Amino acid sequence: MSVSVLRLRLVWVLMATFLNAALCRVYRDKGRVGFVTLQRPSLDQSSSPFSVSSRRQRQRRGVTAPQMIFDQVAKGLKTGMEKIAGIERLNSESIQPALAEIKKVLVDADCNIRVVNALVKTVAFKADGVRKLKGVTAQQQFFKLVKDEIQEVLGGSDASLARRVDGRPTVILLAGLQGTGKTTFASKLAYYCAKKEDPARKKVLLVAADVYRPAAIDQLVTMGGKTNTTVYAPGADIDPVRIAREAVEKAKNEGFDTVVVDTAGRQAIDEDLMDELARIKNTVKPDETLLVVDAMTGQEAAALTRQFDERIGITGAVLTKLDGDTRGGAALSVRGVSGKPIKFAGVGERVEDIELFRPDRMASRIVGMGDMMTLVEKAQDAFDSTNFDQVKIFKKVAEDRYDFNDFMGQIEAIGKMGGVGKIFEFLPGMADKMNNDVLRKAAQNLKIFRKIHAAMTPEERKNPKAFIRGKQADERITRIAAETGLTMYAVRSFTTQFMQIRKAMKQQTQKTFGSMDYLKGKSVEDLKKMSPDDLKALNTAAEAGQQAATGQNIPRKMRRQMEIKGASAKEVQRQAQERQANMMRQGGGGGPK
Ligand SMILES: Nc1nc2c(ncn2[C@@H]2O[C@H](COP(=O)(O)OP(=O)(O)OP(=O)(O)O)[C@@H](O)[C@H]2O)c(=O)[nH]1
Ligand SMILES: [Mg+2]
Repeated sequence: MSVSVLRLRLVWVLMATFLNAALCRVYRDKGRVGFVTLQRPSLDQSSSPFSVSSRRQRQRRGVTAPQMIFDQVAKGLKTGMEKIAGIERLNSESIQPALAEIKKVLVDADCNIRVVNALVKTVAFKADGVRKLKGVTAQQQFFKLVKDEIQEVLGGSDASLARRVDGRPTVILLAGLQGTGKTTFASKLAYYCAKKEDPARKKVLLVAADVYRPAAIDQLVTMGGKTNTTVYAPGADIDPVRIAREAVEKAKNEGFDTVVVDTAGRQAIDEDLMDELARIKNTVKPDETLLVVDAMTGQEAAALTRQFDERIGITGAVLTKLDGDTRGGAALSVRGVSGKPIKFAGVGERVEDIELFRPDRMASRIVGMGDMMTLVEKAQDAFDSTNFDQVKIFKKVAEDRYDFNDFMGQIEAIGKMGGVGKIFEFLPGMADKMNNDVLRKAAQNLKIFRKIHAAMTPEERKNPKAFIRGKQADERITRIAAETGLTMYAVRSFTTQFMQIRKAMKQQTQKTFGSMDYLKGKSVEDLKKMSPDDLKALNTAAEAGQQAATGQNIPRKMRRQMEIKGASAKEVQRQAQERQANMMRQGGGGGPK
């Protein structure tokens, strides 16, 4: 068995165990709600606008994954960080090379220079005198400082959307230049309110107040239709101010709780546009006036936000096209230049490509810490739509009943999250370790596993031990090899690998729940009814996930195999430690706080 095959196997073990940890975290963070949502029946993928699309589908549409945007920045920051590796006590002089690198990378990302200077100055001030403490290097502390400052620049904490509580509808007015994505965002917001937000916002009225571009009204009507949202579009020959006023009246009379007004864009800021917006604003007195800006315009977006704010007064910005080829300058400058928070991010052309803008997560992405929470959410979405019952899985793992069907279900969920590569992008410190070769092979393996799974009888799928040893096991393997066209070796190594995964998952589930008896003693129904207090028992989930990522969970059997193939147990141990150290060097490895 070659080293790459071993690494490949490790990938699967890590994947399965990490997924387990991620789901533990979903439970811990969401409490009972997590269970309830996870039980929800699956949505019809073909007709639902909410379906989770695969990475390939996104790529076909020319959309790249949003978390790739800051790769350059993350790389540059890492280079900067390396310049202070090993220094035990930081002073203004010793951090200069690192600061210079950070400054360069942010300026290259088209971040506003004033914002960059302020950030670098604050980091320099706070880092001066930082020294190595027990268990934490000065470099790690520096890293944290940089991450915190970037988070501060991005807005500190999450900005929420205003909501009226007096029974009248909350009015959200959208403004922005031509083509920035206002109409798209209006329908995304309707989707977001209906699907993600609290029930008080469920009834949304979209308002077509762009009467200048001939197709604008149709566009909103079509997009609104995709989310079953009512669109108020009285026509192109009516004054937009009147449309907006009547829409709010209609919303009051008919019990809509949120009104989203889409307005016309212009090529540049002109007085007509500003006047019309000001008149709409004065008439409907919106609770939120959001400026929709295109992230691809870099720090220009920040200047624009300030100009709009000075002229009409806005409550926040929406950054669209964050999935595109942006270097991050807009995200990093808008708040610093305009003082206005970024409230949402647009990450694709579909209605569901909307995210709440979260400074802490964005900062984690920028410094390359990986973004556990996003993965956790994606995991939840994927599991929602596969109707995959993780509670059952925990119990089955505890009772040694985890079988090929369960594994297949998880594999499918991984696919829905964007595949192996996507998961590794999110894992702290793992992204650069996974080269294309390994990922390609992992994808190949997935195909092979599907074939093997298809060739198994229903009983075999439920009974992995049937493949362990003995004449019957050999017969099964021979039959499956013949049916799939694979070699017997390939079939056997998959079944062996599966047992390793099962074992690793068991160890991890044990860590998560403290005791396996807890799981064994309860029915699936009882487990689903666990209170948030019961869920406190899951607090070790994150650590379990981290250990899986650092390879501490390498099953003994696999270690033995590695030994046979030349790497001593000591060497395996050393590699695991190195991985751990690397992760710490790259930012604590703990995901977001
Ligand atoms: N990749 C990507 N494309 C987006 C996003 N938001 C909008 N778009 C695309 O940008 C283009 C313009 O979007 P619209 O919503 O029509 O923009 P608008 O601001 O309403 O345009 P006007 O009404 O003409 O001013 C469309 O092709 C959208 O599909 C996004 O977040 N990501
Ligand atoms: Mg429009």
